[in-house]
Amino acid sequence: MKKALITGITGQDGSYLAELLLEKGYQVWGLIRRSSSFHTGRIDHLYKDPHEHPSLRLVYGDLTDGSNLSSIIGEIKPDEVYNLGAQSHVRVSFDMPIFTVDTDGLGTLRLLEAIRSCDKPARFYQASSSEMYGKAVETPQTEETAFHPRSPYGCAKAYSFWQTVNYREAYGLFACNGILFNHESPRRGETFVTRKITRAATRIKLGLQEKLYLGNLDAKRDWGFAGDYVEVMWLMLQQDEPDDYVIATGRSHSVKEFVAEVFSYLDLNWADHVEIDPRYFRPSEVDLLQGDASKARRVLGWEPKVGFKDLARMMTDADMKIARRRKIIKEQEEPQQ
Ligand code: NAP
Ligand code: F7E
Repeated sequence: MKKALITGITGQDGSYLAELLLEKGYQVWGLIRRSSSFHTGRIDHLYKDPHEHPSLRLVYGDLTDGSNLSSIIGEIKPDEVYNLGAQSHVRVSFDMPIFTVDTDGLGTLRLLEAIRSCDKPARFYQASSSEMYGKAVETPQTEETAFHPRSPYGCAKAYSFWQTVNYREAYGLFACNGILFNHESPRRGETFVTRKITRAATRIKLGLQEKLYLGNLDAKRDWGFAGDYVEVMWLMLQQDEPDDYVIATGRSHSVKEFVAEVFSYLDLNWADHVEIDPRYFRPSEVDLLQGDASKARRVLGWEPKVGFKDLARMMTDADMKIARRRKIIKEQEEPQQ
């Protein structure tokens, strides 16, 4: 039985990847952080029933703690390591640059060192990001496009990208970068723009809130579905040779288009509800990202299955269920008229 270690297993991608690897018969180890409250909501369905998923094990650790990573890797001796753990919010990285770089930059190096010093080095997947292109020098972006990161997050990811390449070239590690463009799902964190929109729009529809406050509506992103994207992480580690791949849909839409799509699906006029709050602007913005995933298509045989409209609707439907439950609870709590 193959063993995989996932950092960031409690996050959006970590939960989808854990599901995929368990389905494929892996023993899955997930690194989780100690915090005052347990927040394993995205993987509860996987580990709550030990009979259904006896192969899922969780272990405490943190990407800022190198000695802990070394002992975990040394004890588990995984065949594959997926480094998805990160402070992944670009806006927050301006508020917490040192923590972001420690986790997203040095954290990768700590993990690579732990793998390198293991007698049986694991294959390694690094969650690289389209944010490395930042103020993009060309569109669409490919594996050859130069990086120009525009945030502490983007800089940290560029550092990790190159460390991953260097460990491959210097030590012969089977190490791959997936340069993933934005990918979303009903499990997306609530402060990322797509989920913020679907959550607010459904609550507005049910009368649970009135307004949605957003920042820059003109930014354009290449949005795909997280479920499609975790498949390609696994594919990269099954090849004969390690390499780096852009993963994207090839189509870009503005934040405004996403808002319009969701509100019109709910028969709402977005202009009646959306207001601009400068607090959500970034000190430096990434205006347009659009990826060219031809290499992944050609070499890995990968294709995204879910498009923009279906993604927006899938997320809206999921948030509508949550909003309906919230409304019932609210009505039960309120005194009868
Ligand atoms: P996410 O939902 O924010 O999940 C991040 C995960 O990292 C969580 O499990 C979090 O744990 C964990 N984490 C944070 N700080 C850590 C630390 N110091 N030590 C160990 N774990 C830590 O992110 P995601 O959307 O799933 O993204 C997965 C990875 O892909 C990230 O590296 C992200 O930067 C990268 N990426 C994402 C996208 C995208 O569009 N989603 C695109 C390109 C690249 P807690 O639950 O304890 O907070
Ligand atoms: O912002 C604009 C914002 O925070 C998208 C992460 O997964 O993808 C993600 O980073 C755009 C930006 O994602 C609001 O200014 C407007 O232009 O959803 P986001 P992101 O910054 O693109 C990359 C690939 C990653 O690697 C990251 O980990 O939307 N925007 N108004 C807003 N953004 C937010 N969050 N909130 C707003 O109110």
